[in-house]
Formats: sequence, structure tokens, C-alpha cells
Amino acid sequence: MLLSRKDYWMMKFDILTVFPDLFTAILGESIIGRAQENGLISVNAVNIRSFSRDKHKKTDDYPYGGGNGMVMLAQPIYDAYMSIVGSLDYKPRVIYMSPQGKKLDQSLVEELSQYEHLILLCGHYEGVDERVLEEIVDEEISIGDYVLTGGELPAMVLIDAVCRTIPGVLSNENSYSEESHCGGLLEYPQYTRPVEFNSRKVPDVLMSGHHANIKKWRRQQSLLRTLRKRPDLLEKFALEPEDRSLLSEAVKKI
Ligand code: 4FD
Repeated sequence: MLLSRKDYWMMKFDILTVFPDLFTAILGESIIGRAQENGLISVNAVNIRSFSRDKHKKTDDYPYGGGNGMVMLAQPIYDAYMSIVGSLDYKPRVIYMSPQGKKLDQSLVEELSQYEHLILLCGHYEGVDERVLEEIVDEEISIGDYVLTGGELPAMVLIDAVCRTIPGVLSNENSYSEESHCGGLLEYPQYTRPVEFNSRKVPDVLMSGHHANIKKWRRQQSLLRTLRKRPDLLEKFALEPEDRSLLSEAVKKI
């Protein structure tokens, strides 16, 4: 089978950060580490500090107008950015990790996975000089409504979530598809050996070998769990008539 150019590419992530070693350590391991070794993705953390022109390699300064904390300087961030894009004939998508951004969810993750090259800017302290944000940032993204000491953990969360949707990153058995996420439903419960653990048995249907019944039970469990744990997801999800009756059948049994 021949693959055309666009069926297969290496997705590139560049990160602008004052803590580049965090990325090498964490994203070098496990599934994301293997994806890098296999050439499916590349992760490159660029140290903003190396672009400081100050003799003490300073990357922040006091805010104009006064106030607490420090503000990251525009110049080292801009020069770090230019060190990546200066030689390119296209413009990568630049994302600023910030609690003020659009909330990351699976549909945004899938949208981001369509880009060949993302640059993630990790802010620190009380923020970043607004002018460099205006100059380089395309999109501001938040991983949730809470504040962290830096954008590094959010950037790693985003990279992990995007990478696992890329074909070939997960094993064939666990490969990603919108379908394998039951299209916005929660996963059904899983069991492995032994058949009995602390007097708790594996549900009989899973031991029956009756594939149609197993499929039905799992779908029912997904629906029921979503109703119980995340009713907000079920509201967005248009239930097919089959799902409606599966769910009401399951609710009646409880
Ligand atoms: N919820 C998130 C992102 C970054 C962050 C920072 C302004 C603070 C949480 C810009 C203020 C960056 C998030 C760094 N905390 N902290 O995604």
C-alpha cells in the first residue's frame, strides 16, 4: 500500500520554557518516548534563558506601574521563537498555555492534532509582557480552571493528549479512535484475572463468551456510567433510539 505525503508526517512540538529539562525527562519516557524514537513525533524544548542578553541571564523584570511579582521579558521569548521559525517557509501554530485560555477538551485535542508543527509558550511568575504575546501567539489554551506556577505541566498535558491521537503512537490493540471513546461516553468497566478478588466476582456476562451480549452490556455500562458520573456529557450527546432503550433498561434494573 502506497502512502501519499500527507498520510504520514512527523508532528513537531517546540516548547519555549525556562525549564527545558522537565520536558526531556517526562516526555522521553514510556509511550511518548517511544513515539519520538519511532520518528512519529519530535519534542524540542528551547531554553528562553539562553536568549537573555543580560549578564546574569535574567528573563524577567519588575512590572511597569508597580505591583507584586515579576513579568517575563519580551526579547528573550521573541528571540527564542525566532530561533525556531526564522529558517522555516511556513508559520507553525503558536499556543500560549494560560489559565485565561480556551478550555482543552478532546475535540480541541483532535483539532490540534491536524497541525504538523506546534510551538507552546510556557509562562511563569505573574505573566508575560503583553507585546510579545500580541506578536507571536495564535491561540491561548487552558487545561482547566486552576492556576499553576508555570505553563510547563499544561504544555506536557497538551502534548500527551495530542500525541496519543496520532496514528501509530498507541499499540494496535489500544489504538485511538473517536469510536473507542464511545463518541463522548465514559468507558465501560474492565476486569482481568482472577475471576474472584476479595469476594468480588467478574460479571457473568463477560465469562459467557456470548459476544453480542458482551457488546450490549458494555454499551449499557458506558451509558449508565455517563449518566451517573457525568450527566453534562450525556446532555451534549444525541442518544440514538437503541441507546435510549438500553439506558432505560439498565436504569430499571437498579
Ligand atoms: N490552567 C494554566 C496555565 C498556566 C498556568 C501562567 C498567566 C500563569 C495554569 C500565564 C498566569 C501563565 C492552565 C502559568 N497555570 N500558570 O492551563
